[in-house]
Amino acid sequence: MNIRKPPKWALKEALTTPESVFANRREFLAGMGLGFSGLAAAGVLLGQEGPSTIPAEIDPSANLYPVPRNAAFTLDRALTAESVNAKWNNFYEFGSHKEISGAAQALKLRPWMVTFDGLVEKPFEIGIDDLLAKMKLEERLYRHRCVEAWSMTIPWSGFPMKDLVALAKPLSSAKYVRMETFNNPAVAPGQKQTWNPWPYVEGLTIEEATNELAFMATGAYGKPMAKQHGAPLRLAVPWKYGFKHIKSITRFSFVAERPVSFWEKILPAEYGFWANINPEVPHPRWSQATERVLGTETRVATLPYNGYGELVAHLYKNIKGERLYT
Ligand SMILES: Nc1nc2c(c(=O)[nH]1)N[C@H]1C(S)=C(S)[C@@H](COP(=O)(O)O)O[C@H]1N2
Ligand SMILES: [Mo]
Repeated sequence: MNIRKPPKWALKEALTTPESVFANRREFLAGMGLGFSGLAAAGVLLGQEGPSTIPAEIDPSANLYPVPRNAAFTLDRALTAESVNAKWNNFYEFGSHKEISGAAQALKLRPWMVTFDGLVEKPFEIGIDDLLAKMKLEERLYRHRCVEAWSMTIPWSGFPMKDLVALAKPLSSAKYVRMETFNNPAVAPGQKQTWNPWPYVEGLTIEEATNELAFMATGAYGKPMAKQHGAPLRLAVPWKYGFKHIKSITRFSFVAERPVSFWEKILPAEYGFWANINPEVPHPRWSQATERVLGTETRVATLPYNGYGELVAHLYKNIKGERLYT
């Protein structure tokens, strides 16, 4: 048994628990009759003992990794240990707490079809391994900043999102990419909570999606990505708060209207479409000035656009009268 005293920041973080506050309250009100709390507890136990990565024998993409590192993306801090990142996750499909890594192992990664539809030359579906075969994979060291004011650094493997947009061949009438996570309550107990607007949805403008920094992550730490990080295909847009980084994507729809994301539907006053990182714009319930760096027990100043302003600030120069930072 591993019983430890919660560190000082734990209490503070429990108070800010932004994305969970609403869902937890409803979970509580819904009572225990659903059996969900039992499943969540099992997830917690597995999370401490269970595997953190996919065994190579069941993942046909394992031999693609490791991939060459793109030296253009450097970090101002150490990489977060894999063992830390793999055990502290947000993935509401598997529970509204951070210890979902055990429960997430129930996710089946093959077959995994990805649909491209909406305003494209010709809609199509493609299996993840055929998609991987079309893309030039590289490694990028990225920071990640959750709206809850914790952060990590991670070596993602994957490919630029602009290559995925090129494959989709959107029409000029497409202004946004709408992305969707799988929807399967049989493997993801969180999706039995019908009050949440499943599946998880996120969106970017085409300009954002084709910016150099927008990355489709398919692996991490030189291996296929662990399920809890959103295997087999997950978005990494490090200048935006973590909830934009949609996991386990099954659909890309090219659309003319701005999509409404999962969190925007639940709490529109707190989670908007743009969600660009800005230490000077507090969340309605807490400051965004600093962040707790996972695995270090330290707090550091949060940077505008999470330190990536040079690459992305120009995208927002001409947008007036919108909440760009929450
Ligand atoms: N489908 C889906 N994607 C998701 C989430 C989720 O609950 N479901 N949580 C988001 C949030 S709030 C964060 S901070 C990151 C966490 O990624 P990590 O667990 O790999 O650190 O995933 C994002 N993507
Ligand atoms: Mo988050």
